[in-house]
Amino acid sequence: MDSELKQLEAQPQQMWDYFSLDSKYSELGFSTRAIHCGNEPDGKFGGVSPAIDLSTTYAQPYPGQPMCFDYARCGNPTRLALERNLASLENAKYAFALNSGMSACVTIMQLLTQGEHVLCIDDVYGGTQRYLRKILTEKQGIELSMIDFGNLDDVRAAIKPNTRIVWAETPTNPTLKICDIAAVAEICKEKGVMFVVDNTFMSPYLQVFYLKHQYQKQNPLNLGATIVVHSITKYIGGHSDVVMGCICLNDKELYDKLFFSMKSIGSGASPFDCYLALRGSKTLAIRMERAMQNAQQIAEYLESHEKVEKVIYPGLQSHPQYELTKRQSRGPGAMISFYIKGDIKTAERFLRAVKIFTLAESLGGVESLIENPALMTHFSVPPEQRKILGIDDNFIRISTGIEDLKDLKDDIKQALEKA
Ligand code: P1T
Repeated sequence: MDSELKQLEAQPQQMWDYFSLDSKYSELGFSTRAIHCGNEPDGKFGGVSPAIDLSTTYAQPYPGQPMCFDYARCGNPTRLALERNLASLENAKYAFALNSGMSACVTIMQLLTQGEHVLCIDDVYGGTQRYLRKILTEKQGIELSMIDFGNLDDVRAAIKPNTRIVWAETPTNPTLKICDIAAVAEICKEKGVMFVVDNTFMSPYLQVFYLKHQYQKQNPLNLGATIVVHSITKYIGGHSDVVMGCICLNDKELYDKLFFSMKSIGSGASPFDCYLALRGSKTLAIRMERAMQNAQQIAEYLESHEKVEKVIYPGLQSHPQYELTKRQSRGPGAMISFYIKGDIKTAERFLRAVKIFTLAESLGGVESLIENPALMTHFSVPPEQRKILGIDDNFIRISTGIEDLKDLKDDIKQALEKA
């Protein structure tokens, strides 16, 4: 793309040197960065779409002195292209592209030593809970507490001398609680612990706001988070065809530790997957805007419907953190949860009646998905915990896609009639 980059390509380099070049993108808008950072025309033929580099190993000019990559588990050009792209979108210095969202979580947890403590928000994806409860705690001797982060004094009080990581999803999956990122980050800083934000539901496009009159981006890392995590499988990938995750951060020392963990456990992403994710991220902003417009309308429609008991959507004034969402994000996202009036049978009839929404786990794709967390994504959460959180049998989660709004609304209408 520019001579600076070409020069670097000709020299032996550490991977993170490439990230340092990307400050030139920092003043550009979100979509410009999404489309260009990491996607520069290739140096040989000028291809405008990055090549999928399938090499598993790389020739070394001198023993032990690779040009940049030595072995593809540790890094490869297509993965680096995506990592630069992700870092730019999260206003981060560095990023790792990993082979699933769970892999991102596990790679981070490798930083822990037996006896240390993780404080996690009480409502997180069922798979994350399964890993935290059944592997990290039961098999690896890490202590775990899960609490609501709504009361900041509770968060402060729950951080113990052996706490190493505070982990939040925002909005949480599936009850859509919002965490005050800046406030929790301040507590973590004061206590000297890492703060990890799983931003999957918002995506890098929405979890940002601009300081009034300053045009200064405030991504979670700017608000004080240590690490941002995404399941790329969702909005960044956007087409329900790739399972991936990522970690974004600013701290070089932590980057080195995570690099060691990634290469040791083999959690890095494959070149094919990175290519798909790079393709997805280019359209993230327009997909999010459209999905969010649909979500707002559908949430309002559900809220007015007599067969619906309650709707949870951060873009509704009825959401307890409506103001916080407005303050900290560009928009309320495209995930909606609601309680249908009735029992498990009513929920089942409704879920079987939808025609355009697909009854399936996952979220964030162009197609609208719908599911019952109690029986599907959060089945592994202990029933008593599901009860506390309100993940009841009649609780339904929607991932709004980008189809035509009228078709989506008509589908919900006819399915509610059949329920
Ligand atoms: O599926 P994977 O790419 O490994 O990502 C795990 C993950 C991490 N964080 C959040 C907030 C998630 O929602 C997920 C995956 N969630 C689903 C599959 C789901 O249907 O909720």
